Amino acid sequence: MAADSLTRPPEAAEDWTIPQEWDRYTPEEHAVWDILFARQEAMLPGRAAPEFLAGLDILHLSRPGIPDFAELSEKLGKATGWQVVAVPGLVPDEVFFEHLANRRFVAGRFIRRADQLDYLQEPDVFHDVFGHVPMLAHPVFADYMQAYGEGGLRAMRHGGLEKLARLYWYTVEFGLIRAKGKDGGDKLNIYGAGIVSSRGESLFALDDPSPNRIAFDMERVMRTKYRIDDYQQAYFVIDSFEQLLRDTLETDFAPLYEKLETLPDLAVADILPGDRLITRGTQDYALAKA
Ligand code: HBI
Ligand code: FE
Repeated sequence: MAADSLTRPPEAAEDWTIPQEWDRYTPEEHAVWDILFARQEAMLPGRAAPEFLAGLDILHLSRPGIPDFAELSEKLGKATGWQVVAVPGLVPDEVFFEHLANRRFVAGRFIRRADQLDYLQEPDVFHDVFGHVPMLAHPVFADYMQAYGEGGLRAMRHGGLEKLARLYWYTVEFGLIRAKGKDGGDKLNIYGAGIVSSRGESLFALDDPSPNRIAFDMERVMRTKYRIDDYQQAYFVIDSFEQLLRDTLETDFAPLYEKLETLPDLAVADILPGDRLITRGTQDYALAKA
């Protein structure tokens, strides 16, 4: 669904926020959160970036179950000045960017059903909070997300939104980062919210031979289409969160959008001569489904 064709429900405020109404969650809904949380928390050590694992601590609140956004925002605010606010679902791009630019993360308040633990179409509170909030507790990533929101508002005026959305997709949602293994050798970690909140993709993104894993390059990423309906066929790997923030702050996006108008988009599995490939994927997973 296009985020620009949405109508604001009557219960939502001008900025599309709604009260979370934490008291209205049922025991079954809290139990779904607890199951998903325990499952991901158990599999993420060694897989998720240390910065994400450190941020997970912020989700341990005074009560188990779905976090109360007020208490969560209090803790997150002390760490990095970010807040979590509830919205009915997808919000228009401009509303989304305006919140990010002001260090407010918009989160769905509903949770998937117990028979849908591994599948959902729209981001629910588990994806939005478990997936995104730990990284927002990291000062450098927190600044990156604000810069992204500010860049989004500018991109809307330069016709660059489609390109900039790819940066969000391949970093905030599906990003990988270089790390050092226990043996001192190089390895990869996950930090993207779409990966860390998914049991299947937490394994696939690091271990499966199918996808390409390519060193992050701003222009390359902004040319690359993405798929929203299945595991990614390409992941982009940053060296550090500092690099990602620096690249974003130093890029002059207006001329880049103009240049990208003259270059063809890239398909999800394309490999370019200039790519720094970390693993060349077999694409077996995508081919088997085609
Ligand atoms: N709304 N609730 C919500 N969550 C998002 O991640 C979101 C959105 N609206 C627009 C949007 N994302 C996109 O514009 C960005 O991914 C670029
Ligand atoms: Fe997300």
